[in-house]
Amino acid sequence: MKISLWGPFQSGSVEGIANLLVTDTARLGDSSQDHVYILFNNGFGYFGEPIVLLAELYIQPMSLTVGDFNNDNYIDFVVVNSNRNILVVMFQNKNGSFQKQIILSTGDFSNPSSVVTDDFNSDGQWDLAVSNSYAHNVGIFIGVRNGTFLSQITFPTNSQSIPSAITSVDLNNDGQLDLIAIGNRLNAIHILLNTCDC
Ligand SMILES: [Ca+2]
Ligand SMILES: [Ca+2]
Repeated sequence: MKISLWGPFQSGSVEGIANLLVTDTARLGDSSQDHVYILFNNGFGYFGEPIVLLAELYIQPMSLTVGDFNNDNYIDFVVVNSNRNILVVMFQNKNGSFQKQIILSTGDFSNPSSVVTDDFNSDGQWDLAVSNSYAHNVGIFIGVRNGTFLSQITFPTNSQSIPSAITSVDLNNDGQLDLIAIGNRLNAIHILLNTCDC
């Protein structure tokens, strides 16, 4: 089992309290399902039983991150489904439940492994960046205000590289967010400077 964790997660149902989002990944060939769970904080640092938000076979939820993608003030999340070459966006309802879902294709055989959200084109709307390990690129999905996304734009890393963990920061102080991805096979770090004319 592989576990990844995102927290604190501010759920709309328990405002101001940090909750946790967790994924687990079954081993390849294992017939058990992969999951995304939420664990609600009782306000004193204790967590209840995990509540399943997503459960499917062989999706390999390698990474997740959160943002309010449809601008309704309820925090949503996006999870990588590595085995299916997609990202899944799930929107939070007013009562703290989640509704499926927008599916974003990262391309055949891309095996996405890590996702980060930020506003990469400085229009005030959350966007997504994803490392597509076996496509040897980083993909950007520009967010649209109603919670949809434009088709993926890709930026190659290196044909020998397997980009994995990804994060964003303004590296050159031009006010635009840049991307940093680990290049596994090359033991390298890829830096993608943001040249958006925006
Ligand atoms: Ca939302
Ligand atoms: Ca944006």
